[in-house]
Amino acid sequence: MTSSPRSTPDRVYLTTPIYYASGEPHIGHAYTTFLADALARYHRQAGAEVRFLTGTDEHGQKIQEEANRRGITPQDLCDQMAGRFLDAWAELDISHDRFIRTTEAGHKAVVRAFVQRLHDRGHIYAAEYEGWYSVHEERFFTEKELGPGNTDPIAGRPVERIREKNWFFRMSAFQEPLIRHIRENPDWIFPESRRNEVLGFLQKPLEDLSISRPRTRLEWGIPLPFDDDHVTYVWVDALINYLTASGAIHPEAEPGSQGFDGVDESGRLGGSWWPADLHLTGKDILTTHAVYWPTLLMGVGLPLPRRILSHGWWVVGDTKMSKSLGNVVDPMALKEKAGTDALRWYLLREMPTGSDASYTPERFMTRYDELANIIGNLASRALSMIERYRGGVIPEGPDTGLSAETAAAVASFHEAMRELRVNEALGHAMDLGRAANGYVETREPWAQAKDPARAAELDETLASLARVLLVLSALLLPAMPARMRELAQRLGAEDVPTLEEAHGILLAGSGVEKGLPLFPRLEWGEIDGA
Ligand code: ME8
Repeated sequence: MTSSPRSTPDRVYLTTPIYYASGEPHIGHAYTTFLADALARYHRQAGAEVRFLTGTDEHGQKIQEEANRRGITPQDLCDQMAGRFLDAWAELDISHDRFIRTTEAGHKAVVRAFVQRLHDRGHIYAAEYEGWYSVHEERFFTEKELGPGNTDPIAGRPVERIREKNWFFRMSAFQEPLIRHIRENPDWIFPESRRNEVLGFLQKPLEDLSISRPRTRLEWGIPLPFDDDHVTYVWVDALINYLTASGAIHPEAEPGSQGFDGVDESGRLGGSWWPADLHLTGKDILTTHAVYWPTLLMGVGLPLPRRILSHGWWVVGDTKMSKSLGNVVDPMALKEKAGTDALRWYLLREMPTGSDASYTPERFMTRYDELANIIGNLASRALSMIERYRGGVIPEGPDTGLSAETAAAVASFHEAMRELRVNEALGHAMDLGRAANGYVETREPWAQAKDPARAAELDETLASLARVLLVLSALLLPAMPARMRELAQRLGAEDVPTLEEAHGILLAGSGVEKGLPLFPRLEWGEIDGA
């Protein structure tokens, strides 16, 4: 299995985690989803056919308990919360192609076919299990892993001692093949620090994985096809969503083969989207994606996802974001104040892919000012000069000083995007914006305009600025689709061109429209706490 190629692929299947339907969307969920959205838009812009999947994780104890707490059925809770996520993603301009819910009948059938297949291949056995269970994380922890006072090491919540019959997946049998896979594919887990973390984890013997919960304890799940008294462990159910949405498995249509066989010449399973090109996740769910999931896939004999991105954690100031602390940052509130694109910009530009980042209103404002001062300012200067000096029509002019900067920025942008360093890619675009502002200062078009003998020079300045703004609209489209479409239209283009086109396009003769500022000034106090 190879890691994703560096050239632009024709078909790209990207996934976000499916978020628990027990809580409201917050900036952490928004971040992963924006990152996936930016990559999806980038690949679509480059002409690839893209499948971008997101959705909600709707089974398990967490959901059942939250529904009990609210006095509604788990299904009603899931219906409500799936609606909240769908509404949020619509308002935040997420361009997913598929929103999966794990309570869909089709998904349940795929999960049952999957675990049946594991069972048929001899990878599942029943045993008594005793261990420390965290309802919050929906998983068992070993004694050694526990935090102080018998708490789970991730969220610090209390764990319970549980003894019960469980079905187990022989995960231990796949430890060596998994280590080999990670060694042979150095890019498979990004960034490298997380890859090392997984390899470190795999130095200890890998235990088998409990894949069931007795219905006496938990009703809200998918019953195992070979034992109706047990439901499927929610993480196994959830991970399989990526396969369900790929369209690779058709349990009803092909009860014999269950569609598990046959990779076509593009390396995809039976013309479907499987394997995924990239699973985007936060670092909290690295083990489930980089250990449980690939070993489960090996168990049924399916190809592994081509790449896993495990990004860092958003904290608030220097504190963990949590419901109990009451410091959860609501993306919708920020959107109301600053607009969708400013929020997308802030989250994508601020967090280096893979590292942690801290949300503060001050940093939000700094990033916003960067946008307003560099991109907003450049657009309004260029457009108003074209209006004032050339009657609102872009003049013809040679490709001058900025062409080298533009070519360099486009090349660095592509490289960073393909390496999943979206924040750096956006930084390259911003550098081009800075260079263009510098170009205005050195060319002094206001002086050129005063001297009729310098008309050709002025044409050249204005044409170069129009060109660079169009390239910027293409570079920044994945992060800020609405504002960049607006910018391209003000330059007289019908829509944002592809990057390849934008670089060479001559807008000469197009009528421009200055319009209101793209990023209007935000008062410091409009962002909470600033
Ligand atoms: O874990 N910083 O769902 P979940 C950055 N249902 N990212 C964050 C974040 C933060 N503070 N908080 C959440 C689940 N995220 C499972 C997933 S997938 C088969 C099942 C993002 O609702 C990040 O992507 O707890 C993290 O991995 C995910 O939300 C967890 O969402």
